[in-house]
Amino acid sequence: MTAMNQPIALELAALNARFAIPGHLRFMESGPGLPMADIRTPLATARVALQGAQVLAWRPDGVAPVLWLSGAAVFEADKAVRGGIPVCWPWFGDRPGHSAHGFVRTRLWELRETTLDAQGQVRLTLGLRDDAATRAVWDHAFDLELQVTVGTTLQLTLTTHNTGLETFTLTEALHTYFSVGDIRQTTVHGLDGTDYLDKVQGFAPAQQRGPVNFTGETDRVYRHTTADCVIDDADQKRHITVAKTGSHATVVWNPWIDREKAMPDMAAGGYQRMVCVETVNAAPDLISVAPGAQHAMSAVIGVRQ
Ligand code: TA6
Repeated sequence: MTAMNQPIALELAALNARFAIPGHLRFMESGPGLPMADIRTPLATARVALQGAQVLAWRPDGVAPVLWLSGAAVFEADKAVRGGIPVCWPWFGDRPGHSAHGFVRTRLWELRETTLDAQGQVRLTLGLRDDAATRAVWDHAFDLELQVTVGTTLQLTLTTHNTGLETFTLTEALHTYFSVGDIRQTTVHGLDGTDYLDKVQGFAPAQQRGPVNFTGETDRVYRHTTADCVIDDADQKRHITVAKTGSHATVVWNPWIDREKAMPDMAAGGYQRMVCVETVNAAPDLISVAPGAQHAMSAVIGVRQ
């Protein structure tokens, strides 16, 4: 358990005393007052911020960074970080009168467990429960848990438990930013023939033909798809794979030049080195969770060179 009002040095000392794994995992600051797990194993390195339970970096041994983090990302309390894997929950996208993509990406999560398994993978379990602040924006009782497993693959499982007495509905995303050598030489495979809503065209319905390629702003919600995707990062001569369960939509996003300019936490030209391929449950296809029930969504990311 962490507490925002504790001086960061004490908080890091407490985290290290309880959760560090000597030679594999220790805690440091990602920004002023913000604790982060720094993971170094023979298999991979990774960083996971407790604010937002956000994976900020993952790099299997011998491979260039797989996740993209903006050169102008802001590391401050209550601010979303541009890059890595923001967790969007209990809504994905805009909601009038509320912050986009829900509220958990700017909350401080509690660390529940860290483990090192026989294969040398490090696993972190982070959690968040409802409180007065969450009730004020979303009046439901919940326990949300994210398991992050760091190894030659990166595995994330986001589990929603309904701890209340009424069914609730939600949408959600593991809003993953991938690092690519050149967006113009990047294609995303696995969505051929899939219907999508094109946000750039006011959510007009359309259908994918062949792989997704990038020649301008791209913001699409691919519906009714459980398919794995493969990002062909041709410039870096590698393929990034994204397999998933518990997710019926995939979002593909690149802001391109004009939208990038409107985002202060994107450095000029950053759009050329990133693509989001997101593991999602999106409107209008809501997830319903009954009292006492749970729903899990997972992504497994790998790299082939
Ligand atoms: O997933 C794509 C998207 O919803 C885009 O429409 C775009 O706005 C992006 O996410 C980033 O959202 P954010 O709230 O992090 O600026």
